[in-house]
Amino acid sequence: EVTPGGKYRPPNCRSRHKVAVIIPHRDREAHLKHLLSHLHPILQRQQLEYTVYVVHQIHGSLFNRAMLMNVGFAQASLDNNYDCFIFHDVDLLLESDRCGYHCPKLSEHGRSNPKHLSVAVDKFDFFAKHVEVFGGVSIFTREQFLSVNGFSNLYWGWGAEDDDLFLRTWRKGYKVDRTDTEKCSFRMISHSHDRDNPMSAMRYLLLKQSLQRQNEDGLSSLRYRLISKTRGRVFTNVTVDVGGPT
Ligand code: UDH
Repeated sequence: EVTPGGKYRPPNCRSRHKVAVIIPHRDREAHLKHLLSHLHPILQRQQLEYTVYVVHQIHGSLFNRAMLMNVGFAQASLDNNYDCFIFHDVDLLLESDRCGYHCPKLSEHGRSNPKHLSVAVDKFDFFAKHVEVFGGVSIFTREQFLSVNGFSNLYWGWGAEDDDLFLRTWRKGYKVDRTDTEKCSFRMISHSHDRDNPMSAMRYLLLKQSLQRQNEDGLSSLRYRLISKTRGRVFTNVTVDVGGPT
């Protein structure tokens, strides 16, 4: 029932949420197939109006997960007025339908927080190892993501871009809500480190200066070359050249 571009709208009701699912990707085709066949039915059973965006980084430089998330946000926003964005690693499979893939309702003060969904992952014994954990699957409203200026664009290679996002989120006065781990647990598809995504040697230094850079580094400084944007059968495929570390 998915329409071209990986879009779905429930046939018998009006969804309360318009969700864009953003998946950063390179060379993980088997994981991608697995995730998509697992995720589409869940999102449909939750009666969400949604579109899946897979943001592919071309070869030629280190992987930049964070920047691909920013590109996904920017490109999805050109297509539709989504109110909720789910930033989703390709290798995480939700275990139960009871975990809502949508943004939280506003509190009585008219405010809500970004949410970390993948707190409980089998690989980490279903337990968050440190308080700043914000990787895997996270959820922002449009306003929240704009307010934190998205992810930093400077994290090339593996590590700490999610911790950076956690700091940015706090800095703008939000807390990070954690899901109920009874409802939301994930399996991680087992894999080793990717060749072009080595652990970043710069990550701790970048993290130290995170807050000084926040307003200048992120959505506001996002530059990339769009190679193609096509509507596939089960996802919108955005292929980009995001350059490399300077
Ligand atoms: N990703 C890609 N291609 C890459 C690198 C990363 O698609 O080459 C994407 C993908 O969506 C992935 C996400 O970025 O889920 C995060 O990267 P990751 O899965 O490498 O990060 P994670 O922390 O795993 O989940 C770290 C490697 C663990 C190796 C353990 C060896 N025993």
